[in-house]
Amino acid sequence: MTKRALVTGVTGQDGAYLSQLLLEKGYEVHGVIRRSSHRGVEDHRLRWLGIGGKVHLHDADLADLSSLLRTVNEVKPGEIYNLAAQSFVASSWRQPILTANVTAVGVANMLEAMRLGAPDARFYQASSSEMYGLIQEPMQGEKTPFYPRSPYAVAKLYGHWITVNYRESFGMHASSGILFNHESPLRGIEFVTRKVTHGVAAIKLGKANELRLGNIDAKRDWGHARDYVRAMWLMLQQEKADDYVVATGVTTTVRDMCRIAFDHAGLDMEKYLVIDPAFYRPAEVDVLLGDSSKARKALGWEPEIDLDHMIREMVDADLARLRREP
Ligand code: NDP
Ligand code: GDR
Repeated sequence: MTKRALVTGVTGQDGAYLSQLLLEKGYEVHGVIRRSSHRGVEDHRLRWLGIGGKVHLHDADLADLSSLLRTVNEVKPGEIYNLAAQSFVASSWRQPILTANVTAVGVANMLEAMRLGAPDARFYQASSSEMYGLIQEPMQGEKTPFYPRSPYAVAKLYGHWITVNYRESFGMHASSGILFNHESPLRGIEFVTRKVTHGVAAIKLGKANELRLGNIDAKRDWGHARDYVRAMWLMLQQEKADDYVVATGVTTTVRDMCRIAFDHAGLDMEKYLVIDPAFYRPAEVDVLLGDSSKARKALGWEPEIDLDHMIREMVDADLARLRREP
């Protein structure tokens, strides 16, 4: 029988790569979209991957339980991947209530829709390394205590624990993937890697003359979205639901990540990089470094693409995109 999956956040970076993976595996893929935020180009990321028109789209919103319930009843999915969120950390200080409504309570809405409409389905929650925040341990694993540092991270923490709670309270197959930063040419332009690769490409083509960044001493454990969506799928193929950290185990400063991009374009970073306090955050997560040994052992998951390759792929994609633009 054809497997049927429902993906929220299908118009985002991970939603696109996950849909591609599921289609390759023969799934019928359904996606939740907010028609209100798009004007006819809602599936541009799916098109970029060559799967435009192959995902069944349903109008719903994570903040609107009845729309989720209707969608679950219509689709009757065997697997639900909850990727939708207000996902930009910096915006969460400007829109803390919306972030809570979508990124926190939205998870409870999705779990309720599943409990009432498809209780035997398997559920994936997109949890985040941001939950560690002001960490006390050199490497963060499933047992590291959380200390969120932004309204986004606080909301994600609720989403994580409500997922654990539904698993323990109702015996639902609900897993939480604590994913560290992952990027790709489909990353939103507001996130630092894509801001850098797009900025470098624009400088290279004479369309910009500087790149303005905030705290370039912050360190992140960056992987590739294509690798990370594989881990999501693997979690839902396990007999028992559980929580897993997904990370590369390598941490790099924003400065060094930036240097890879400038070097790849043959540009001198020192000439173009400007530090702008406007991009500093009210509270920062200084360093993240994940211990994904549990996922590697239990799921057989390994990342295949390293930071160097990824940033170069992103610069090339941005150069190609900008060359096409008038
Ligand atoms: P994106 O920002 O690219 O995508 C977010 C998605 O959520 C978009 O499809 C967006 O739709 C949708 N969305 C936002 N608000 C709502 C709403 N109210 N109702 C329905 N859909 C909504 O995120 P990523 O793909 O990068 O990340 C996927 C998930 O994983 C997110 O939950 C994120 O917080 C989490 N995460 C991401 C990591 C990363 O490094 N990428 C690491 C750890 C966790 P629209 O197109 O309409 O805006
Ligand atoms: P993050 O990603 O907050 O880790 O959340 P982001 O790329 O926005 O920031 C990473 C680090 O870079 C520093 N930084 C800048 N960031 C941005 N966006 N713009 C700048 O100009 C800039 N200059 C320096 C930031 O201060 C930060 O330290 C991402 C999101 O995908 C979340 O949804 C996800 O949960 C986490 O990753 C894991």
